[in-house]
Amino acid sequence: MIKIYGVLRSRTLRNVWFCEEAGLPYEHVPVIQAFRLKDPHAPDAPFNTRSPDFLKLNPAALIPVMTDGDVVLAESLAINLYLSRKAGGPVGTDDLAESARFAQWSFFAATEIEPHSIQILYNRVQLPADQRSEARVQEAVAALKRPLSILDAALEESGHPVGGRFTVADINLAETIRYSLPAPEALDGAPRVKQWIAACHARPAWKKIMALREAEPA
Ligand SMILES: N[C@@H](CCC(=O)N[C@@H](CS)C(=O)NCC(=O)O)C(=O)O
Repeated sequence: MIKIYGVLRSRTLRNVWFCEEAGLPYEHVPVIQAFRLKDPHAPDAPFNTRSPDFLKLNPAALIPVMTDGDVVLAESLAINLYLSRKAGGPVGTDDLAESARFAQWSFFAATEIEPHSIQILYNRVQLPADQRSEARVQEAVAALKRPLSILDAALEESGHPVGGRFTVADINLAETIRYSLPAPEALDGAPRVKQWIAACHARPAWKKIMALREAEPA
């Protein structure tokens, strides 16, 4: 049985979303980020990213982690690529060229999008108000213009980046672009991206995991 370690208020969401879309059976093992706890080493602390048993799975002390038998994997987007090969079917693939295209868009998400979109999330939502920087938001909005226009063009033909259907590439891209939504102006020059991400978030699997996320302890 596939096990996904993490909490849904984290990048773990990406892997749970994939499993739900693919219909892959999985067990979700809650592991909270250490920074959210007063004392992650306290004897009564919940299982967290600094717990010795978690560090054996990922010495980097980061969620998510996935295990599948002897396979232990960190890095949310890599986990989804593994799951996409395992699941096959419409959201995955067993075709070499298609799986390379999934990787291409996933690396694009990790390198061209997430470093900027996460600045929007930090500086519009997550940081305490007195630590937020509007200048960083504006830098990120500017830096996202080109990568988002590239994705916008790729969506023209079929509405999806790979294979003319909803796949792991949509999930890995949508999960990094989501962080930019607190600055809606970031998507102003990319109308197809705007439409596409709204469609991603209208999917039943997405609604299901958002409900599960809301039900998680804060
Ligand atoms: N590149 C990694 C990033 C993982 C990461 O930063 N995880 C955060 C939660 S989203 C975490 O575990 N933080 C715990 C900490 O910083 O102590 C991935 O995509 O999986």
